[in-house]
Amino acid sequence: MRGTRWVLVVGIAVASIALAGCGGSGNEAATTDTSTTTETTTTPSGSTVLKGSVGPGFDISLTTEEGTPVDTLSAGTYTLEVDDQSDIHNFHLTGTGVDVMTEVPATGVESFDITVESGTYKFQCDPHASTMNGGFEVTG
Ligand SMILES: [Cu+2]
Repeated sequence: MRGTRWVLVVGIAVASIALAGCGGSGNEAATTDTSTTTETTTTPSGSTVLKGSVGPGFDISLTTEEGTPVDTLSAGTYTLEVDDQSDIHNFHLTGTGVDVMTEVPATGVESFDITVESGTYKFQCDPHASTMNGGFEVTG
């Protein structure tokens, strides 16, 4: 989404420069300006998606997009998509450099870009942390 917005902004900027140039001998200026727009191409962040889920019962889980439980991960950046299906539970992930959570009364899908490194990461529902919890190890 952010990428699209940048392209739009750049497009408008180029269009106004081109328009401004129309009055005089502006053709030269317009062509040189277009070449500088290539560097604004943005790549989407967070390639691999992890699915967090909590509720509607007393269940909490973290899986890959294919539904496999996450036990180990390689260090790197992931997009964590949490489906919080209950207003009495939340999903709270902690570990080195990461502390993200949904709100207990809130429901719905919330996304977080997370970067994990070597070590142990834990997730839990805060109100029921003793029974609703899990974790995974990050290597390398
Ligand atoms: Cu809970």
